[in-house]
Amino acid sequence: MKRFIGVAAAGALLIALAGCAGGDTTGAGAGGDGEVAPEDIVVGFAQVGAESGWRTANTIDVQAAFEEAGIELKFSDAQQKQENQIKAIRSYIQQGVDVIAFSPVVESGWDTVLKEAKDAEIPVVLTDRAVDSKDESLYVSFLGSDFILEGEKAGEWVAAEYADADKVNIVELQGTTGAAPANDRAEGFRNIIDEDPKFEIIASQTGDFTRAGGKQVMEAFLKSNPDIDLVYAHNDDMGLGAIEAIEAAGKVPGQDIKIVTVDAVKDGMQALADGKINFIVECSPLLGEQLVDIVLDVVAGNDVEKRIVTEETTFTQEQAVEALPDRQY
Ligand code: GYE
Repeated sequence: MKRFIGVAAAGALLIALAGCAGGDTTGAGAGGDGEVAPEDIVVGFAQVGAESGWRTANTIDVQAAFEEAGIELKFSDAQQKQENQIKAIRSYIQQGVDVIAFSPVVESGWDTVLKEAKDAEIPVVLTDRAVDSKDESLYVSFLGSDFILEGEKAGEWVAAEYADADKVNIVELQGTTGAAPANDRAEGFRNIIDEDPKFEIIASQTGDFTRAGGKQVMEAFLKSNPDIDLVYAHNDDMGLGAIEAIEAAGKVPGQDIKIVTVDAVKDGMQALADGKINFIVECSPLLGEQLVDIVLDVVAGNDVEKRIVTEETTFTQEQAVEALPDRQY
C-alpha cells in the first residue's frame, strides 16, 4: 500500500498505478476517491512506555480502535527512552508501513528521524505529545491535549482554594524532563499562580510520571520542607506516590497537605473520591478512534487538521464520586 501515499488524492491515478505496486493492493482506490481498504493499511505506533495508568489506558484504547477498524497496528514500547523510539521509527520506515504514529517521549531531537520518514514518503502523526520541530511539514497532524490549559486549570483551582490565605507553599512533582506535558503543565500552572506572590513553589523536581518516582521525590521534599501546603503533581500516578509518602510521614493527604493532579484515571479518581486528592484536571487517553480517522484520511489523501485538541474537563471530590462508577479507564 505504501507506494500510494503520495498519489492517493487522485483516485484515477491510484487505480492506474495499482498494477505495478505489488500484491498487497487489493481494495486500494475503491470508490475512486483515494479511499483505501482498512485491511490494506499498516500503521507503526511507537509508544512512550507503560509509565502510568494514563499510558496503559492509552495503549489499550489505541490497540482496540485499530483492531475494531481492521487496520494492522505494529506496536512498540520505548520504555520512556528517546533512542528506543527513534529505533522503532527507523524500523517502521524500513518495513515500509503506510503511516507512523508516535507519542514523543520528549519534545526535542526529532528532526533527523522525521526527515527520514518524510524522504520515505511515510506520513507521521503525533499523538498525545508534541515535538518542538520548527518544520511543521515533518508531521501531518498532532492529536492531543492542550497541556498549558491543563496547567492553567490546576492553577485556577489553587488560586480559588487559597483565596483567603496569606502564604501558600507549593511543591511540584514534574513529569518526564523535556516532555511536552511536563514543560507545558509547569508553564500553565505558573501563568496563574505567578499573578499572586503569596504562592511560592518551594521545591520542584521530576518524578518521571511514575508512582515510584512521585513517592521518592515527595519523601525527599517532606524531609527538607516542614511546611508544605500543597502538592501539584503533573499526573495522578505521581500524586498517588505522594499520598504514600505523606501518609508514611504521619500526615493526612488531602487535609494537612492538599494535592492537585492531572489525568483523572481510575486510581486517581478513587483517591479524589476518598478525599486524599483535592482536585484533578482531566487529560483523556482515549485517542484511538480519532487516530484511526486521521490514518484513514491520510492514506486516502484527504486533508487532515494540523492540530486536533482533545476535549477535557476537571473534577472536584464530589464530581469524582459521581463520575467513578462510569469511568472507563
Ligand atoms: O499525563 C501521564 C503520562 O503524555 C498526556 O503521560 C501524557 C502524560 C500523562 O505518563 O500520566
